[in-house]
Amino acid sequence: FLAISAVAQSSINLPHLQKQGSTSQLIVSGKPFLMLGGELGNSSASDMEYMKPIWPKLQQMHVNTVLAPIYWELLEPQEGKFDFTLVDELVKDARQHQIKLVLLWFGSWKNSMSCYVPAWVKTDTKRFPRVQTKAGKAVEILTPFGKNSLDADIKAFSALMRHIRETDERQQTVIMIQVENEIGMLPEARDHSALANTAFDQPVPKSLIQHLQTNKAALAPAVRSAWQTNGAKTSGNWEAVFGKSLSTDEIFIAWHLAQYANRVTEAGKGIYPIPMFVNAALNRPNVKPGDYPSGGPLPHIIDIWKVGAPTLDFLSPDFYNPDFNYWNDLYSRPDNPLFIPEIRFEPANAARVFYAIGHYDAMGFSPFSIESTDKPAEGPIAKSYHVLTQLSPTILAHQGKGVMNGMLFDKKMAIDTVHLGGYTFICKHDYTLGWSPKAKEDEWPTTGGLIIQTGPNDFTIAGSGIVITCLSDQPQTPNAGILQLDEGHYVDGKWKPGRRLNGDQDHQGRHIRIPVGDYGIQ
Ligand code: N0T
Repeated sequence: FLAISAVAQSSINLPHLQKQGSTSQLIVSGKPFLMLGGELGNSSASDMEYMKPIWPKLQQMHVNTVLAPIYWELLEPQEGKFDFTLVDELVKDARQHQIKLVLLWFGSWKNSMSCYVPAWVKTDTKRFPRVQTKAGKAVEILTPFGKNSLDADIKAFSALMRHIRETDERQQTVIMIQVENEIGMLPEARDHSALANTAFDQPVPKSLIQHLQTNKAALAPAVRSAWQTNGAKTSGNWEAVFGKSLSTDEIFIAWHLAQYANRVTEAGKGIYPIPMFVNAALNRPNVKPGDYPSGGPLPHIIDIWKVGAPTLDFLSPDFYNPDFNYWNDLYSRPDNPLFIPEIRFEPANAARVFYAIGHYDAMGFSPFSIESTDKPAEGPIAKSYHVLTQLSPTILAHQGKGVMNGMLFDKKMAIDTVHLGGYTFICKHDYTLGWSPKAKEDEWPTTGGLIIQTGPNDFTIAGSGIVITCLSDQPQTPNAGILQLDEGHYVDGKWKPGRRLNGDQDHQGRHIRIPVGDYGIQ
């Protein structure tokens, strides 16, 4: 009895997700944690010498979490012989720089392909069969129907998680795991190997049918349309239930990819249950399955992943596409908190991170190839992260409670309204003021911020390139104005006011402004 309760006790203190109001937070060492992250370029973490100059850069950027690959081919170069040297050094160096780690399991799949499987897997296509095209051509992708592949992946991933448990359970430098990377099927919507064709002819699993029936109204678009246009059948093989189409091919392969990822996740969590997720290469409108990595954890087939991989904590978008809001809307659901593990590293991220956190209660944000900058300290993301580091406790205390919101502007979308605490805040791009000489330019930089109601009439605003006016929504006091406006910063979580901003700085009481180029808290 004692032994059992000791285990239960210790697993409660592991990194985990916890509901707060309408959202979920990542809890690390008993406290909510906001991941101001960065993902390393694919090959950087394969050589800790190469990493040496990168760590101080990350610190200068105020990155508190690094997303770093663990490469199956280097972890298990010979079958059953594990080499944890790289993992150990990675964890040691991260600790030395007070940085947390999200490990990316580059196992069976990485950007659809199977390039990170060890040589002994790559060269034994009998034991570890590949996906095939309709024409019978083998693709450098392990088929999800290969039982030996799944077993081998599970063995390696389990060894990794056991090692993390043994070496990191106390310090908890590793706070989350990404299982595989951008899983998806190419160059056709599904696998056409013999194994796959047999599975395609099997009945659609009961659990999925049940989900379709109980969630009729709320199904993801591609799932709903395939199922309903085909008569909402409740039994039969994949084509009988979903019809004959590329959509059906994608739904089918998604299910089996999800099941495979689920088995890997389940095995890992059985050993060391910290949060685990998958990431998606987003598709583009009007591109057909097979022309993008199909069957991945994508919104138009999200039900398949939710039912097929229930042990995953959430699914996440990787941003190399436009339409930031569109995708964030789709990935923010009661059963799916938002985390952005990858976004192309560009200046606009410094604004987007405020919006992701303020508007979507994002758990974290992480530009890709974060080390690829020569000016870590002066870059815009460093400035935003510096502000967000100070604000983290305030943000975390107010997440999920309906008292925080975000804003994101460019020239086309230069205005937004936020309703908070009986006030309407009219929020705009700084250049709408018109008196900045740059306001006449064709391109405006992307700007953004967030606003938190911290008391009945108290608001904290942070960001860059924004200007805000305020109206009263309260009939008994129809006019609202600025009573007191201070800029400042936080030292050890305590607000230290700096200048009192009045006169020109608040346009004689008319607005709150953080000009383009400034990153601040008011
Ligand atoms: C990402 C990264 C890395 C014009 C690409 C994005 C990372 C992987 N894949 O550098 O490979 O490991 O997760 C693929 C999306 C490309 C879309 C290009 C649109």
